[in-house]
Amino acid sequence: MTDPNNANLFAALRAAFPHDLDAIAVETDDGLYYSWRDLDRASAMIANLLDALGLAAGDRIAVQVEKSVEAMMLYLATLRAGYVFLPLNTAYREAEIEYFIGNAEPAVVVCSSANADWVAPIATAAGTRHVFTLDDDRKGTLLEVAAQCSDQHRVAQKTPDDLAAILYTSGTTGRSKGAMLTHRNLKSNAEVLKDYWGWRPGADVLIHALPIFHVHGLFVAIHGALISGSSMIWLNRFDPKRVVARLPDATVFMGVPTLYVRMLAERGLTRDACSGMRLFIAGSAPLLLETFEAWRERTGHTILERYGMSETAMLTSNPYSKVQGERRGGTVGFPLPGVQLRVRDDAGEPVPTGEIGHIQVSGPNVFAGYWRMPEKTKEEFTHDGFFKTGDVGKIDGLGYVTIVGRSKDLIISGGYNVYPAEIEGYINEMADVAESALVGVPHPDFGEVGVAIVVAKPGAALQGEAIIAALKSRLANFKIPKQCFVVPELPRNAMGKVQKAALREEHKGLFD
Ligand code: MCA
Ligand code: AMP
Repeated sequence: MTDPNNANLFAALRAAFPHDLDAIAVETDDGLYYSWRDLDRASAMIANLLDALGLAAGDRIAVQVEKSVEAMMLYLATLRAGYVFLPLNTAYREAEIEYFIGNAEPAVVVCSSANADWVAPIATAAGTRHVFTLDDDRKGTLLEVAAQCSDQHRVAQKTPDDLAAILYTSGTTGRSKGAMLTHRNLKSNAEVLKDYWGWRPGADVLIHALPIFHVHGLFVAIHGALISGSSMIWLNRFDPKRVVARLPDATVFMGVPTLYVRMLAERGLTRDACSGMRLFIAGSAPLLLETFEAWRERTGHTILERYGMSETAMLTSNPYSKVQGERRGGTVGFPLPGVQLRVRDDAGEPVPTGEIGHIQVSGPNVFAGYWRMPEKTKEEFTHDGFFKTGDVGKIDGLGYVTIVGRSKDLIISGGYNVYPAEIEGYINEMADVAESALVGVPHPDFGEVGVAIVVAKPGAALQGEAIIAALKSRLANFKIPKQCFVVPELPRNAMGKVQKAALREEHKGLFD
């Protein structure tokens, strides 16, 4: 039934389904059960729906829907039918969606029925031929139409280089770039992680509590469970109490650091509750050493921290087994098998062991380039084919990689990326604003949050609260600065460049 010569990622996932298709594949925290047969049949029906639309190979399916098992089925169906999945954060507003849809020109847009009144016109204006709705209560036109389709579907034949997904990552300058990920990229990473993290076919149970529009929840978590035939306990929204309550039924958990911080605040998080757990994995943002230590102290488990990017999926991981070494807090472990990771100085020359420099990577997981941006793609690769991550770090004598900062101007807040250039652009467009700077400062819950420092035009009266209110109407909520200060001028160096380091230093204690 599944063709081993087919590079389609779905074929590899489907081949790992257990023999007993009636076994539970997904249990939702609110009491619904989906069997492996359900995943197979539903993905076949939605794949048949997509095929019936007469799409061309490579067509994009853009999806901005609330998290649900059906949304995951739509992802699987897109792979199965051989189209390109384009997930969009549910927090994005009109201006953001307009850009993504305009840039990606998807043939199909799927949105929640609550947003259809503004998403559908944007899609139609961009030339999208098909708009469906999908809600988190198993309703919406997508499922209504799919219900009429056959539940038998032959997995589309794909080559390793065919695109499977496009993930938009915001740009440090200019607009967001769509990272093009191939079936090879995603499949190779899923297979490596299956071995590296010791997934136990049929025996593991993953608590899935992350959003499914980014690499962490969509690829690392879902692929990890499916490619090892493991089941999932599914939460549409992260709720620390519910996750802690379900730990005794599970073996694996994945989260961004904020999730661990919030779970630590739960009294129910005890050694007993975690006694059946095999693995806690953290990533997407730096895990503070104090969280790493507090977790070990409270649960007896050592969190495994790993590092990745939208452009590359997972790059490094702390060891799973003791034979490979200990899990070291503050490090992101070793390059995964097949990944080459090196540290270079500003001139592109190797740095001595333990010295800090720019992290560059290559491997089968490294993306195919930015969607319709060949020049930008070229700039981000070295002449010998390594991708410049924009992360700054070092490798010690044992091979552990530590990330010490970023050369890209980026704030990671609760696991979401906020690009200051984008927010500053919106602030600078406001009538009374002369200029602005957004800097990241430490935050006990989100790790880091954005603070805006704004200079008014001569004679203009500006209020920080009004700036924040104006941004709220235009941008995704996680991008909104948590504070905004109006000041007479921004600190500059001798070259006239705004000194963001000085601003960060000045405001670093704001949320202590
Ligand atoms: C919500 N808010 C935020 C964030 N989330 N502000 C800053 N950063 C955030 N991440 C805003 C809300 O809009 C609200 O604002 C206020 O903060 C409090 O919201 P709260 O109810 O506490 O938020 P929540 O709904 O509980 O969400 C917090 C969250 C969520 C569960 C931590 O942000 C989340 O799911 N983060 C995970 C992101 C993720 O999956 N990243 C993986 C990317 P107001 O009060 O004004 O409305 S993949 C990746 O990075 C790479 C490749 C990798 O290595 O994995
Ligand atoms: P994204 O653009 O969402 O793919 O975010 C990728 C960025 O997240 C990386 O370039 C890193 O800066 C950051 N990141 C991911 N995992 C970690 C980690 N474990 N520690 C520190 N930074 C991380």
